[in-house]
Amino acid sequence: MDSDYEKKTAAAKSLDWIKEGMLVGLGSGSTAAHMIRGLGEKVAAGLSIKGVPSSDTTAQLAREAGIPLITLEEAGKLDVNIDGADEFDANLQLIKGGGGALLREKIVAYNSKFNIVISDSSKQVERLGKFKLPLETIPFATKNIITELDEMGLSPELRKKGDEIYKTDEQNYIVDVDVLEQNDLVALNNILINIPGVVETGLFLDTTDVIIMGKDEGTVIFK
Ligand code: ABF
Repeated sequence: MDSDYEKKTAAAKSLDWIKEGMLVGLGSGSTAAHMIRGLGEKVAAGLSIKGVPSSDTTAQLAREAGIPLITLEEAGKLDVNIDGADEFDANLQLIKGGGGALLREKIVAYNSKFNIVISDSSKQVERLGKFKLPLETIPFATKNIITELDEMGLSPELRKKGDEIYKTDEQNYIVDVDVLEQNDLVALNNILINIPGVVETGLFLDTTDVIIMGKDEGTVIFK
């Protein structure tokens, strides 16, 4: 089945969780974009909600879809957050950040009472790590961080966009590392996040309540 069709199906299903008056975290990426367009249609039909976008791109898309936006500061805690992922396993653990929005995505997820991940079936894995783990890093420290990650055997790569270094919405860099051979991702995450200059990692551990996966014509729900 076409992965975009599965993304669309999962995104449409996630809208069942959105109720009148909710404050909604709006994820980033193409799966979340399907959800945002669907939510925009509900708003046009009279649903009253407010959204907090997890990236500048999502903010733009949400405005175009007619979704009223507020800042995280104005919202405080969000009722529900709907976002995509790059990989997920049977324990609802995720790798995110392929799209470069991991920092704001993790902040929005942390500040949400309920987190829904929407995905096509290609993202389901037995073991996380085939997808490189993104780390958001402060430019000042990035060269030294890369040296340290290299010494740890994580094969770090500074993310580029064409010939330029990729910059996040927060004007940081992204370093992608290979974690496929790592047996204890919780321990690894603790080590990585404690390196000064690493702002955030794309490991979303114990943040997800429900995963809605598009599969063939329908959806499969993991809780
Ligand atoms: C966001 O978009 C990211 O965390 C993840 O990197 C990416 C998934 O992209 P897509 O939905 O386009 O496959 O959810």
